[in-house]
Amino acid sequence: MNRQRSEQLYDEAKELIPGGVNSPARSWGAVGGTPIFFARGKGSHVWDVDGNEYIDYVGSWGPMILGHADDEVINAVTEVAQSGTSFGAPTQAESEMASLVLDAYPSIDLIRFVSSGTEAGMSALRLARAFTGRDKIVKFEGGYHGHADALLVAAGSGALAHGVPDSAGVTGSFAEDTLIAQFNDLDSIKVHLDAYPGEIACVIAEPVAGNMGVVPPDPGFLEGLRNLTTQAGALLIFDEVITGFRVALGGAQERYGVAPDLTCLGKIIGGGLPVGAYGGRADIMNVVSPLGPMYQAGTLSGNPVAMAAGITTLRRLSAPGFYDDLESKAARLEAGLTAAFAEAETPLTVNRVGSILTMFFNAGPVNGWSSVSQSDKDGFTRFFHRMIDQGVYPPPSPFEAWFVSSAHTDEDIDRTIEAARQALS
Ligand code: KE4
Repeated sequence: MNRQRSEQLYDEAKELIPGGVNSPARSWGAVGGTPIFFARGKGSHVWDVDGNEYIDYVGSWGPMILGHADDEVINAVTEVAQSGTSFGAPTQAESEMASLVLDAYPSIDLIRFVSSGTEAGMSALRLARAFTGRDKIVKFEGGYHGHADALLVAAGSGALAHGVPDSAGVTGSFAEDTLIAQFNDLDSIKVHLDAYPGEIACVIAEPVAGNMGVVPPDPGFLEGLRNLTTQAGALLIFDEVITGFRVALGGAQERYGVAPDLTCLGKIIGGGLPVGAYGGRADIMNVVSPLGPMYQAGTLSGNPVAMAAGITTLRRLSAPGFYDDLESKAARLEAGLTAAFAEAETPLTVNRVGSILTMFFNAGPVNGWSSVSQSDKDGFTRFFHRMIDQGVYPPPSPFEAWFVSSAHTDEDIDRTIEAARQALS
């Protein structure tokens, strides 16, 4: 497959942008080689600058649940942009979007829009500290909540893939207030809550881990988190930037029936444009400026063009059977990949929740960072490049999720399964 133009553009970009990318997750640092530069996308397919076509399972890391360049979303964005792209003042669209989110998330009484998942996580953390008057927070090893200093400790996603789970530049004072627990291990939470009574402001969790690869919560884990935090007077924050509107219309909190105190959202709610959000109980959100003393602001927060993309996207998700269709497509993909690896006698564990999945080169079970870290990264790398050469675009890291969209067809799924068979032969 000729990718010379990507190589040329990458060389140019590296002269201008650190590592030639505006996010390390795109750098292919975990798999080696030259990151593909894309020219366009439509539905479940993307085309690179050399004209090569791929079935896309990155979907911009989650936002493109309807597929690329969805006609309704593009029309809405185009139309709204004609009236101006940003005012730095309230618009009706922000309330429309807020209503759509609050209807789907009963745990959210009030919501604040920001421009990224990082801003959502950072703000929710500051709010938890402001509301409780406590300093310490608990996160999970391999959990990723954006690149705010306090959260770049034992972080997942690109931080993990590039070997910097504890980022340079994060000062000791930040790190010492960030306590680390193990996903699916309630005792690892209890230890901290018992050691620091009255000092822990919150536990922040991806209710389905996505940034160490997809790791579902064990039965009872989320309920246990809920009970332990309530008993300790700490807030429970669900970072649903990946799972929100993804694993169900109401996210993981709907799918598993556990209500957090605060929720972070992003990705899908922007429909491909920059939107993040945090929201939750009114008594907590009333602490947010201008109502209360916790400050958070943003020039482009609630941007009308981004709201148009988000509103159009969210409206489509409530169509009858939307999530059933996603579920059946992703289930077929999981079954096909599992069969392909069994035929090749290659150890594989596929963890899937709804339309997100990760293939671990690992006999399994994979239920937390310790088992994730046993996976065969070299095996994934070989598989990744062979899939790319066959026109299938998985995430360029073993610690990320594959995303299935409503635009993926049965033919896409069948072609992906056949490509996996070839990649393993
Ligand atoms: P952003 O700041 O990238 O919009 O969101 C940060 C974030 C917060 N919470 C969760 C659960 C997330 O997954 C993310 C971002 N996800 C990564 C990939 N897993 C984004 C890709 C990238 O960093 O380029």
